[in-house]
Amino acid sequence: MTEWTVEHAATVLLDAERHRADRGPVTDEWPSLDLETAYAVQQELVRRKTADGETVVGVKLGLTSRAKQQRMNIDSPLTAWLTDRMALPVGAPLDVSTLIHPRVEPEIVFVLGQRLSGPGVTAAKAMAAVSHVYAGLEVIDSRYNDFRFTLPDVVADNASSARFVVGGTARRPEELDLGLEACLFTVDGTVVATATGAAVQGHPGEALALAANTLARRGVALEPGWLVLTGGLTDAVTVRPGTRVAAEFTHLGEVPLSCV
Ligand code: 0L1
Ligand code: MG
Repeated sequence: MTEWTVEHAATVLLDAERHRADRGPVTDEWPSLDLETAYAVQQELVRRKTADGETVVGVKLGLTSRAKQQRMNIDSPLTAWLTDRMALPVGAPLDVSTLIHPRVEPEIVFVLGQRLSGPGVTAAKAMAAVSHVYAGLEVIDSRYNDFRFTLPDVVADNASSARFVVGGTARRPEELDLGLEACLFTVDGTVVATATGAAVQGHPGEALALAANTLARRGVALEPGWLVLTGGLTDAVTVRPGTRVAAEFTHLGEVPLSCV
């Protein structure tokens, strides 16, 4: 019988990612996996990725909107890591065959101008550390069959992270009312979902504060230059070769993505 450890769980999840082979949730076989241990698995995953040459470029929040929480049946936001190998330049196609069963969701993205370290970070303090705001798309690709997971499972799986695109029009945070910033999410030119920035924790700055405060419990500060994906504004859509998705924002501009 397999003895489940942080190291074994990291190996299993990295193998699933590398071989594009989805699997059952870790908690089916390791029911005592708790949240703290799941974050240790996530940390071990990113440690191995950086040992393999990837660079951490920021963090992402997940499950920050009701749309995402209801769809995934989990009501707690979470944090995970972004690396340089996940970045897709604007205009580059997404090769679906490199992933398992990708889904795409629109996001508001921050670039930090200053270090941000919890605890006690408020949304106002968080926004003061932001240098620019961008439009983004996140490509998620759970390593679990049918995106079926519990909170510890998805935390261990680095929150289904796979790819992200950051683009549109760079804005200074003071130029925008981010709670009211509207987003049309289109698939093949048809609007499939709409949201404003308020969908993310009432304001994306709240999500950033949440990231700073929760990461502080694990001794991590958000560094200048880091990207922060604040979480899917709407439910994600499944993409296939030929699918064209776009996030169209009122002031942040448009980020298109074509799948091949
Ligand atoms: O932005 C998000 O809410 C991503 C959540 C990651 C979990 C998932 O939906 O697979
Ligand atoms: Mg996301």
